[in-house]
Formats: sequence, C-alpha cells, structure tokens
Amino acid sequence: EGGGRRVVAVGAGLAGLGAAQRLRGHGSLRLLEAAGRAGGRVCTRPFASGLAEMGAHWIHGPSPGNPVFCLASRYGLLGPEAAREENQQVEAGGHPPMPSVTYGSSGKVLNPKAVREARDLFSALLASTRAFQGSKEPPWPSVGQYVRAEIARTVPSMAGGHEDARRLQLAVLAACLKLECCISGTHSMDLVGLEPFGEYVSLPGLDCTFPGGYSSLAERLLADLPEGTVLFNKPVRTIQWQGSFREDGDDARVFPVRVECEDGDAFLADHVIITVPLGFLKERHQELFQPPLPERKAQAIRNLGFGTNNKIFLEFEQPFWEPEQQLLEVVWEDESPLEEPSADLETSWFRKLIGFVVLQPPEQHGHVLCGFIAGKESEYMETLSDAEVLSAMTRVLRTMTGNPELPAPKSVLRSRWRSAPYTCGSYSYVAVGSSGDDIDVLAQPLPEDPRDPRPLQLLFAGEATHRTFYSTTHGALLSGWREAERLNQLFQAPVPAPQS
Ligand code: 6YU
Repeated sequence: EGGGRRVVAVGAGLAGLGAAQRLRGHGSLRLLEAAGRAGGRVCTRPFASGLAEMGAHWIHGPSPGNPVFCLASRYGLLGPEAAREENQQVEAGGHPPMPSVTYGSSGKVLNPKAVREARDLFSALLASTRAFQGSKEPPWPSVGQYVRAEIARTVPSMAGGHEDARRLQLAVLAACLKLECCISGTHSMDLVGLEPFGEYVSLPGLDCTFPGGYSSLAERLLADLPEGTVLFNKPVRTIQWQGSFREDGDDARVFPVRVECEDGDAFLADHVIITVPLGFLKERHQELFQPPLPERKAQAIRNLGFGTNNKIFLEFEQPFWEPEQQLLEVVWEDESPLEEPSADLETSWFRKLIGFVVLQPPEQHGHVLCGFIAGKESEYMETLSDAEVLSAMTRVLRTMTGNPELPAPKSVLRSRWRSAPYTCGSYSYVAVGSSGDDIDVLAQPLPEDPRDPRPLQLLFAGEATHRTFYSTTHGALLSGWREAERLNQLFQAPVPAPQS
C-alpha cells in the first residue's frame, strides 16, 4: 500500500467489478459488497434441470460496440449462435422478434395477423417518440399519455371500423403497454418522460443469453481480481466525506473519507466509488452520506425513476406449447389502453403479467417458462407465497389455453427485486419531471469544485449513471470503467504540492 492512494468501491455488481478490473495496479482497492456473492442484479440460480436468471436475462444488442458482449466473447462464455456475424448486425431496436403465440382470455389463440397489425401500430408509435428528443414543448409529459392519445386518434379507422376487430386491436395494444412497462421497469408508461425517452440507445445485434448463466461473467471478472479484493457480507452503513481521518497508530496519513459498515468495521479512503442501485440511494442517501449530498444530486436521485420488473419461472412436467414457440403472450380481451386498468391488486394483479418466454434449449432447462410482470402488481406478487403465485399462474394459463385441466406447474421460482434490501427495485428509467441531465448530475463526482485540494472523494457508477445505456448490464460495466478511468487520470497527473 505505502503511499499509494486508497480506493474503496461499494457494490460488486458489474459496475463495481468493472471499476475494479480497470483500477488494477493503482494504489490499493477494496470492494465492499452487502451480499454473499458478486454480480448484484446479475444473478443466476439453479432451477428445474437448468438455470434461472433472476435479474439480467439477455445481452441487449450483442455487437462489437457492446462491452458486455466483447468481454463475454473473450472469456468464451457465449454459444455459437451469438458469435455469428449476421446475428450481430440485426437491428431489432430493443424488441427482438421471437416465434410467438398469443393467447386471448376467451381461451383461444388470437389471429396472428390481427395481433401483428396492432403490434406494428404500437411499434410505430413508440418509434415516433424519438421525434420529441430535445423538444422544448413535447405534446405530452409522458410516453404513456402520448401513445394513448395517438391510439385514441386512430380508433375510428382501426380494423376497418369493425367493432369486434377494433376491440381486439385495443386489447393487444393494452398488452403492448404492459410489455413496455417491463422493458422500462416501471408501473405505467405514464410515469416515463416523453422528451428524454429517445435518448436511450439500442445497439444492433440479436439479444442472446449466457449458456452457463449471466453470473458466469461476474465470476470471471471476480476471478481476475487479486485474492481478497472483494469483501462479502459487508453492507455499508455510512460514508463520511470531507473529513480528516487517521488510522490508529498512524498519524502520518490523513484520509478524507471514512466508510463504515453495518458490522462496525471501518475503511479509510482517498476515493470511494459508489455503485449501489438508484433504488437504494432513493431510500437511504440521507443516512448514507455525511455530510449529506448536495441538493442538486439529491434532487436527481428523487427525480429519476426506479421501478420493479420481476420474473416468475414455472417448471412443467410436459410442455403444452409447440417446440418452435419461444414466446407465449397473453391478452385480456376486455382491456383497452383507453380505459383505466383495475386498481384492485388482490383480485387482478396477475393481469399485469405479459406472458412467458420459453427457456431454450429444453434439454438443458427442462420445460420451463419465464413470466415477466412489472409495476405495483409485481410488487404485490412479492408479498404472496409461492403456492399463491403458482395457483394464480395456473389459473391464468387455464383461462388462456381454454383448458381447465391444464396440469399445474411442478415448481415455481420468482424474483423479488422490490423487497431486496440492497436493490429496492429493478432498474432505472427517466421519469416524468426528470431528464438525461439528471443522469449526468447523478454521475458527477464530489466534491463538485474541481479545484478542491482533495478531488474525487466520491465517484458514482452503476446503470442509473449511464445517460444512453441506463437499465442494462453494458451501461453498468461502462459506468464502472468510466469512474476507474477518472481515477487513473488523476493518479497519472502530477501530484500537487501538499497544502500547509
Ligand atoms: C441487461 C437484461 N434484464 C431484469 C431484471 C433486472 C435487471 N437488467 P447492481 O445492483 O448489479 O450492483 C450493485 C451492488 O451493490 C449489489 O451487488 C448490491 O448488493 C450492492 N450494494 C447495495 N447497497 C450496498 C451497501 N449499502 N453496501 C454494500 N453493497 C451494497 N440488463 O443488460 N439485460 O436482460 C436485463 C433485467 C429483473 C433486475 C435487468 C438487464 C438490468 C441489469 O441487471 C442492471 O442494469 C445491472 O446488472 C446493474 O449493475 P450495477 O452494477 O449498476 O448494479 C427506450 C427505453 C428504454 C429503457 N430501457 C430498455 C432496456 C431494457 C432493460 N432491460 C432489462 C430486461 C431484463 C429482462
């Protein structure tokens, strides 16, 4: 250690691991992680005969511009499909096409042509939101209000004016909005800001998964760090900055930051990289930082959105779907985006579920479906028992397939990201009333004054600090690299003369 500068990183998700990877060789580094494992929201668990991704599922846009894809390829963690050049060039715009079947609540498979028509309309509307990027006066504050207003305008001409067909189109559009809630990790698209929505960048490439689990990436990053760099089960309680702290028995060195863990252990540092999720910051920033964060930073934390998207894995003895089907969607035929959804969580939470992805290949995973559900309904689901969730899912599937005898799943496993004490939700979005500038403010190191003699005491990384790739693993990794680079630059700069 000697005179080298001491760096502490809080959180061993991809942002923290990425920062550690890039900081090697500079001063000394400790990573404090609240959980007993690395990866954070990258979390693979065994389920059925295979694996279940409780958090991040796909590499979004696996192509040479995606650092997660590049690392995973370098480590040999991806299957042959992902490595194919053609796959890397597909422009899916964040919504990869998958062979799908759409069930309606009347118990029948819906007409694929009618479903496609409504989906195409929705995609076009969503794409048209990009036009409002940077606009001083967007027509509506939120994506949801804009999309619904456009749908209302289209209604008279929808489905050639045929009432039943029009109703079906509206029901599919309601399902599209729920899917979008899962993608944005929000309760309602009415909470997602229209103007900033277009700043999110989707990379080219056909989304792919990790055959050995997403956690294999975190494990590789961890394995490359010197032994003992990461301390597990070390939740941080307070971060004191702008101080003058001395180690017992060593008066020579004074550190500006002191990081105290819940178990009372304390670490003195010159620089602390904070990678805790925005959800955790929203709940705890007031006690976490002493002195408190500047108002601008606290405001950005309050302004930005952080919602819930959960998964429900169901294992079946036998598949009731066809082998080629990769996505089973559900549409409640009595719903419309122009009407308020039911607010009674107890009786209708399961209506927010968008459907299921079939885990591939069945030889590895068994017959497993992965359902997605966002928002308050998803948070309500977290309060239920496994048996209650399993029985609600069985009812949904029986309704949708029109088969009251459909065998219940053998087992269930779900994520509970809202109740996870060191995450407090799933991922960030740019909420109504905030903008991409809030992301940059969140990412700004402290103290704010660049002439401060003790610069970069607090640095901020994590998915929510990446202006164009927030809510993704590549955004998280890049944010960690960015902050490590900021420190590396400082370490290379000539050391200023000590102040007397
Ligand atoms: C992706 C995907 N994906 C599904 C679900 C979730 C997420 N994401 P971490 O939380 O990892 O690390 C912080 C650590 O800090 C953690 O270990 C804590 O324990 C620790 N900590 C906290 N407090 C502490 C304390 N006090 N002391 C010590 N330690 C502490 N991303 O690329 N593909 O398919 C999905 C999905 C259910 C929950 C995802 C996906 C998001 C990523 O998982 C996430 O961004 C990163 O892993 C975060 O890493 P990190 O290091 O920042 O934090 C237009 C428009 C668009 C909007 N978005 C569109 C994009 C769609 C996003 N898609 C997501 C979809 C799924 C299915």
